[in-house]
Amino acid sequence: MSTKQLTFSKQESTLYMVFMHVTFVSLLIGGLMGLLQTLVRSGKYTLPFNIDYYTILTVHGVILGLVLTTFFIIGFQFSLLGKTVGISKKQLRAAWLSFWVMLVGTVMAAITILIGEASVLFTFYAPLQAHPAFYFGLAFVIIGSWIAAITNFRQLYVWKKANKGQKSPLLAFMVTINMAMWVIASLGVATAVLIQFIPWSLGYAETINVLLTRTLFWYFGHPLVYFWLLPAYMAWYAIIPKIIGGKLFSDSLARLAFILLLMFSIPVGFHHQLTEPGIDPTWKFIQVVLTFMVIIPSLMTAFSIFATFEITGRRKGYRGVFGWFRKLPWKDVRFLAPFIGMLAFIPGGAGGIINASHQMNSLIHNTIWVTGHFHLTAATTVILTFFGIAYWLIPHLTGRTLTAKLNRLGILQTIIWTVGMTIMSTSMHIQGLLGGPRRSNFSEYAGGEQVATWINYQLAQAIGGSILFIGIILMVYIFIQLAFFAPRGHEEYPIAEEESDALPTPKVLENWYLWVGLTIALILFAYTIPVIDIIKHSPPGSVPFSWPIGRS
Ligand code: HAS
Ligand code: CU
Repeated sequence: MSTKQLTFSKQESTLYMVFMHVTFVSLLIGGLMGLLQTLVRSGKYTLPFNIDYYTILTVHGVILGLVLTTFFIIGFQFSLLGKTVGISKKQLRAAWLSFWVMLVGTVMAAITILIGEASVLFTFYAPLQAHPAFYFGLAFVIIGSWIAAITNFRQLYVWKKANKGQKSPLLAFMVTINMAMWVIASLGVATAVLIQFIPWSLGYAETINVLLTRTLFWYFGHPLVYFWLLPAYMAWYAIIPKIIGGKLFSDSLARLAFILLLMFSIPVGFHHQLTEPGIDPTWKFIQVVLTFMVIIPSLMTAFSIFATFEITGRRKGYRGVFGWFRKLPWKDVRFLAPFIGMLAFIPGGAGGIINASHQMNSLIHNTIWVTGHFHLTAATTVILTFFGIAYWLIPHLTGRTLTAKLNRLGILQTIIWTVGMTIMSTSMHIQGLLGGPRRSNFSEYAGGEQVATWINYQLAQAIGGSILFIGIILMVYIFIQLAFFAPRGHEEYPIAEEESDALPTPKVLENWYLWVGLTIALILFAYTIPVIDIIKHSPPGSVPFSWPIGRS
């Protein structure tokens, strides 16, 4: 990989920082809602002012799952491209446009949720219906993200033209994969929003084809979770090695893993719909098999990161089977936070494999086990890695430094997060196995025998949630320090270099036509027939295929 790092202009740093501001404001709001939920579910508190439990739940899911992630990722990815391939004046303007369009959409959706007009949860499943402004807001967020994607593609394209014959920088390649996946996937949710939800919420159609909306949502929803994961993988592959004083394990392997993630992330949405009638079991089976394929690049990632740790340690001269392990930079929060994220992904990934196994899915589906699963994967693995990135990215952008004191606070933050999430997520997993449903507040029905068994786990979740909220306050405090008050200086933007004797990366790995083409072929294979079936059996009068004829 080319090791030349570009420096950010003042305008660039400002752009990347605005994305970070939205991220940390979201963390505070979304985190507070999480705390409220766990308190309500503990049965010990009720919400003031008649606020609806599902409004709070929607704010929590949308703000943390959709807003925080998207803003952090797009901002971080812009910075990665800025460092590796650069950004022109025109591209910078396009990037600002993407920011504003996304922000307008976010504010529209947020307001409709907050006034109680869109308590439809982060999956906005029909037949729950929101105010049209919610769906328009979502459409803006998606369009804004597409502007960002096109800008990113253009950034790499311009660089390639100027550097004929050279392989693209690894991180630029990875960003392009993630954005390609995002664009292909979000076409599904955009279709549902534009041709189903908007006409339906405006009253142009009586009913809506629920199964089709869910299918279009999950066509997007699984790649959505990989859209969160891939930036964490970028850091694991290409940034952590530098922080621990090592080199890139293998440029080719990292690229191959990302290509496999692109190909197999999309044709797998049915693993969220295994219990749904109306989808032929054969196609469910096929998509389960494809889901097991997408596990492979994650196992490759686990292997190569472990290898990087060991190789680096041994090079530094540490002997014995585990000697190298003790010498990892445990006191450096830029390493510790993402490392705990990796550890959490071992049970998190195992849980995913359980979920994907058709028969076992029927045990855990729609139980709070699933909530436990994604608090390990998204809220621990991904978020701790994002925090780990923030510790150097924010001061790099603001021209400040991560002081020893802030580093210590960061370590404390990581420990608080780990303890809080362990308590919360473990109790969710167990309660799920005992049949505790997800997304429901039944503390008001106390008295039933089963509710009595669950309530202890819900108390544990409230304890975990309270600990996590302390972690959030601390993280926001650290962010404010790094953004405005830490001493001025230069903080490194750590990008790992390739081994000097690394084998050349095969050119075929950069054949975009091939990989995007295969991705589309796999999607068509996995979805065409079942979607035709679903449309053929559309309920009468439902959007999109029989309106406005079906209008009363
Ligand atoms: Fe999932 C539901 C299957 C990964 C998020 N998932 C969800 C939902 C979310 C979510 C948000 O098949 C709920 C959606 C909703 O609201 O309904 N998931 C999987 C599978 C994987 C997986 C097979 N999920 C994720 C990731 C997420 C995420 C990542 C967010 C970021 N998930 C499911 C299924 C459902 C589901 C079903 C539906 C359940 C239902 O019925 O509703 C796989 O990608 C997992 C592969 C991962 C691994 C782990 C590799 C380990 C690594 C770490 C190595 C550590 C090192 C450190 C190197 C195989 C890379 C070690 C060092 C030492 C020294 C020890
Ligand atoms: Cu999934």
